[in-house]
Amino acid sequence: MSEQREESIRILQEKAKIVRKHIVRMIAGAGSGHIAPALSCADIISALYFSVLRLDPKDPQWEDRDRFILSKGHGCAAQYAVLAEKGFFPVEVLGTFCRLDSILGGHPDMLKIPGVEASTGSLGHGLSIGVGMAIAGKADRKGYRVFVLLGDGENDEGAVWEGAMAASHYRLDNLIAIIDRNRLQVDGWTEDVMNSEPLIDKWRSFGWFVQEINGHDMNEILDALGVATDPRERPAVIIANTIKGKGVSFMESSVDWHYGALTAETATQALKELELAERR
Ligand SMILES: Cc1ncc(C[n+]2csc(CCOP(=O)(O)OP(=O)(O)O)c2C)c(N)n1
Repeated sequence: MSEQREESIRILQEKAKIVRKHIVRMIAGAGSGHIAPALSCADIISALYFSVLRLDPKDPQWEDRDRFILSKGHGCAAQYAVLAEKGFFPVEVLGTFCRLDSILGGHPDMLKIPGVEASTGSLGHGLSIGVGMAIAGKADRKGYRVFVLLGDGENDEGAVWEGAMAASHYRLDNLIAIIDRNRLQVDGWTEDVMNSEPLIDKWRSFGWFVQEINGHDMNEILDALGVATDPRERPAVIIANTIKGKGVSFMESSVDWHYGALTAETATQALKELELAERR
């Protein structure tokens, strides 16, 4: 690996640690929230915003910008943290998370938050919204790419597969889906609630170019996003194997932390673990 690449990976890892700490503080401050789903996708979202997406925080509606849709909208604390760190709004606004007068609700609102492309939270819709944006990009002869992040439990929604079918029908090589494959959903393991395997074969049979990676390894995330954005006349999906609650030992792969309230002690413990990781 070149020195330059090593340095950019180190910077991204640092960003992801900052994002994780924001997530813990936001949810501790709000009293409760979807904490483990946000920690699960913190590395992927950091890599996207700090290395891949072509955006201008000073001009959130710039018409040539890449589009990012958080289809698993409940994981929004991760996106809010990254948007603030990118400069879409002041970092202090994160402290208002889930307050009545805040722009930052428990699910992303495109009418209130600069940089949010679609209001999500009702699972299953983000991919089809992305298909529409990708078709529009082709029709307008624009070079922007559309990225959609989905949960693996979200794959149980039939509308995901309607979007998947349309994307390959229209050869949307400007559309990239990423599945946060943490193998948990609200109340159990995805394979127990609704078996999604063989997931790779399913996406492939829908006409998608498929890659499988470790969704916490910055090098693999960057490589996969680079390959996914190569032109190939079909959409690309990255199945990113992740750990729900990643970074906080007592939340990792625990169904209890899908939605949770942090006490002063658990918040301190979580932040301590994240700070220790930072020094490593
Ligand atoms: C249409 C719809 N049904 C149910 C819910 C309630 N819900 C919120 S999160 C969630 C589980 C999502 O699991 P997964 O997609 O695996 O995401 P994870 O939290 O594991 O990242 C569900 C069912 C919802 N938001 N939308």
